[in-house]
Amino acid sequence: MGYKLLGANVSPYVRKCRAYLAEKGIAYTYEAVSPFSPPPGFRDISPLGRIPVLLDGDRPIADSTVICLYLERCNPTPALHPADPYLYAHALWIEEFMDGGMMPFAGPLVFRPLVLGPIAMKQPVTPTIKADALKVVETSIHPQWDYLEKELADKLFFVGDMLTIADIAVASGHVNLRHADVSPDANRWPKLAAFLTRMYARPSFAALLAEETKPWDQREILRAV
Ligand SMILES: N[C@@H](CCC(=O)N[C@@H](CS)C(=O)NCC(=O)O)C(=O)O
Repeated sequence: MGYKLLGANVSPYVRKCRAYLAEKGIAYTYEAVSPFSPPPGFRDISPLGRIPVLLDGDRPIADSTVICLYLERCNPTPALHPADPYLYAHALWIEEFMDGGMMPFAGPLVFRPLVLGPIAMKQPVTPTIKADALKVVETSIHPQWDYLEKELADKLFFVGDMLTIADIAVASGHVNLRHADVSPDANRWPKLAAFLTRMYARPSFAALLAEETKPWDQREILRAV
C-alpha cells in the first residue's frame, strides 16, 4: 500500500517530513489536509488534530519527529540520523531547537501575520503588524541565529560530517521565515546564510520551494509595506 503523507505545504513540520522522504528516496503520495478544516475522522489518526500524519498502509503515525524516526527505522539507508549515540542526541536536539524553540516565534508571530494573514485570512499587513513581527525577529530569532552560527562553525552540516535530520529541520523552519522575507544577513551570520543557500539548492528542498513559491511567497509584497 505504501506511504501517504497528509499535510499542507505551509507547515514547517510537513516540509521537514517531505524533505526527509526525498533525501531518503522514498516514494509516497501526498494529500493536502488543513488542520483548520480537517476531513471527517481526522482526529482518529491525529489525536491532537495536527499535521503532518504519515499513513503506512492503514497505520497512522503522527508528529514530524516521530514520523522521521519511524522512516529511519524502516529505511535505514541513507542514514539521516547519526549512528553515534551522542551525535544522535545532538541531531535530535537541533531538531527540537527548531521545532520547539524557533518555530513558536517564527510561525505564529512572524509567518502568520506577514504571510498567512494576508493570503489566507484577509488580514492585510500594516506597517504596525510588520514592525511587531520584525521586533520578534530581532529580540527572539537573532539570538537563535547566533546559536546556530556558533553550532555550525566551519562545518558543512550541523552534526558530524553528513546530512542529518538536524540540517533538514533547520532548513525547513527557515523556509517559513524566507516566505516572510526574513533571512539571516550574510554579513552577520555568514555560515548560517551559506548553509541555507546550500540546503535550498539540494533537489529535495528545491522541489519543495518550487511548489511553494506561489501563493506563500510574499516577499515582493512585503517589501512594499
Ligand atoms: N510537534 C508537531 C507539531 C505539528 C504542528 O503544530 N502542526 C501545525 C501546523 S504547522 C498544526 O497542525 N496546527 C494545528 C493545531 O495545532 O491545531 C510535529 O512536529 O508534527
